[in-house]
Amino acid sequence: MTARRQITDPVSIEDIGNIALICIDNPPVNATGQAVRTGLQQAIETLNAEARAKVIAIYAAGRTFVAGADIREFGKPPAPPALPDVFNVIEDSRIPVIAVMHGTALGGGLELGLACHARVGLAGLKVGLPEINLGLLPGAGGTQRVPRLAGIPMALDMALSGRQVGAEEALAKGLIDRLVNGDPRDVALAAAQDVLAGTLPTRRTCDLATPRDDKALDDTAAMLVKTQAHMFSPHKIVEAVRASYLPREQGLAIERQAFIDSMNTTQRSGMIHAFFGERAVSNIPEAKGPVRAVDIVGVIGGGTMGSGIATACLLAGLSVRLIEVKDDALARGVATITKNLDGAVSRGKLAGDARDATLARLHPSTDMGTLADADLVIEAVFEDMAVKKDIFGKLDAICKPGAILASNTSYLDINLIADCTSRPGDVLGLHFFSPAHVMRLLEIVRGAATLPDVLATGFALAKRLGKVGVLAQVCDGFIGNRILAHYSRCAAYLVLDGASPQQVDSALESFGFAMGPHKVGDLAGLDIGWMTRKRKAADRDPAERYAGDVADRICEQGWFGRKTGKGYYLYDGGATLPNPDADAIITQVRADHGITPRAFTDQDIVDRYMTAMISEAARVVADGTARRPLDVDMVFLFGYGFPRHRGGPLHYADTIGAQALVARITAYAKDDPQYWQVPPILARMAETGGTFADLNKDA
Ligand code: T1G
Repeated sequence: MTARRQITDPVSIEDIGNIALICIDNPPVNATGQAVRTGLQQAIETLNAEARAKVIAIYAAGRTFVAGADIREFGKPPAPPALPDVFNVIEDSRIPVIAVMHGTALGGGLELGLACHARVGLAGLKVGLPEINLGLLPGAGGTQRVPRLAGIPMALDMALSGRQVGAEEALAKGLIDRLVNGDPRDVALAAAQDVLAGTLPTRRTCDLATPRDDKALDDTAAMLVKTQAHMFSPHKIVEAVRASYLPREQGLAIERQAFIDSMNTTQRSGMIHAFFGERAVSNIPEAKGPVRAVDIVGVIGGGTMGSGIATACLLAGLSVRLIEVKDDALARGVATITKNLDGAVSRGKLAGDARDATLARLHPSTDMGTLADADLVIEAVFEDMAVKKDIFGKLDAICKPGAILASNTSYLDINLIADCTSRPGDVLGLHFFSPAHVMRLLEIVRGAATLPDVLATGFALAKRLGKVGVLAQVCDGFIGNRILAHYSRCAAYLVLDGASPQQVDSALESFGFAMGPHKVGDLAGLDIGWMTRKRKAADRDPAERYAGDVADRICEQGWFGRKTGKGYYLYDGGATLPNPDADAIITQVRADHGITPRAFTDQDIVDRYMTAMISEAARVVADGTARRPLDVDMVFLFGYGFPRHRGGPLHYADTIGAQALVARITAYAKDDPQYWQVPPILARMAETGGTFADLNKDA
């Protein structure tokens, strides 16, 4: 005889004799929102007050056990009961409480399990403490209970990496007590019966003592000072885990304070903006609706981009027809793809025994005719409009009706390419970022004629490739490269006016970029920018202060960066050293322009560089090239190495404020009014007190 009692909307009790099953049903991921917290606490208190049930089992409905606290509540006034308090009520229950976990028990979800007196995992379970990915640390006992069950090294590993731990490892480490197959409710009932039968032992986690390991704590703390100096929560994690030596209440108090401190940082705000932005950026009407089936993809060009794109498609299970004009180029492309797949195996992105079958889906050819059965073709040859027009003309004749024709061009006009075909509605831009099988950004460029189902297919392909698809309208450079072209000039002006390339790079790396712009240029090849400047020379605004002199003269020496061993830096074996010859060129260019170099502080460099980036990003939103500010933010987080904890250029802009930004531009404009102009959208924000975050809501 069972009776179900609804405690709160997402939490119910099912009474089965002297067993009580608590079910959490809060789609989509059973996050512990206030109704879940309240329901759990009331359910436990009610059952203890009734003193009828002899065992309680908590499980969840839907595709996963609790996947964490409700991230949407963060940044808002706290709503009681607080999660740690609810979990203490569970841990202090006189009636034994067990958790049955399936899917992804993450953050507060794992912490819920840890507060119970035993844990049963279902096959396929993954557990983790991913709070660090949100700029936080576990805030509901994770730093106190994992060390007690699995030791300090495991607790530090999980909380600092945020990685998902598989069920078998969780069992081996003592995070779960059993691993079984079955339906969550059935397993909960059976496990409860085992508790009553004495075959599933229960105990309070807080009654266990953390095995001492000061060396792990001290070594980790020292490592973080070197590697994560600019981050906040990693250091707090070590502090909180160290407190797990203390009795529960004292340790929880230290964890709580650390959690509140991390909640109040802009890093938390930036990283949660990144979390939701990654999902919202492709959650747009253009990405919905009917799509075309894509199983066979043609890739034209086996160079760096083409082989990367082909690798990404193969890893996603697609069949790939790789086209090159000559056998030797084709062989090189195949070799690169093979190397990429072997790299994916070594990185754990591809199972070793799947490598050969994956490679078998690659069909290289020098005959474009083999594209006749392709569902979608991606052209990835060098950036020359005449070549692309010729290729698309041929594709139009070869490819079947309904095949989608895409260009990987990073700035050329998709409309001009589409006009070379009889099917402009089937044409769009799919702009990948190098290395294309690693970088997650995919700019999906809509041509004037691109059909809705073609665009939606572009987004479906992005999802299938595990990429973040961002809609871009046609303009020179679309979203990312157009903004890059603008702020790259700022970096060049800083060097012309007195800063060294090394100072610019180190200032921006301290800000959080993985690499400064001069190191990035040396890595990508200075010749790429050189070709772009030559392409644009005829269209250059005479009022514009030319920014390319230094880079041009470096390239004229044949110094293209890492691939030639010399650029802004010298690449001698493993070392990266300043290039004195490049510094001599800088001195000479300054003299030629009559520039007296002046000193810049690192903050000056960051302020100018970021203000330039924000200005052009604002224009890109204002003219509709990007749909919303968050679209620009996701482009820079997933394609340009922008520091995730700052959320992206326009999320970061809101931390400065429109008025301050306008004041900076106005001041800088005294030196160069052509380059430093206040975007009207920013001027309006300064007047109204508006923010870029407001525009994310409205669009
Ligand atoms: N809170 C609120 N919404 C969430 C959420 C969460 N924790 N997790 C996911 N969603 C939403 C998501 O925005 C999307 O919404 C939908 O669920 C499906 O997500 C106290 C403080 C669980 C592996 O960091 O990693 O606990 O777009 O598209 O690919 O110590 O979601 O449909 O409207 O990602 O199958 C810790 C974050 C929180 C886990 C599922 N937990 N989530 O992936 O689906 S902090 C996390 C994920 C915490 C405690 C601390 C993934 C997933 P929409 P999805 P998925």
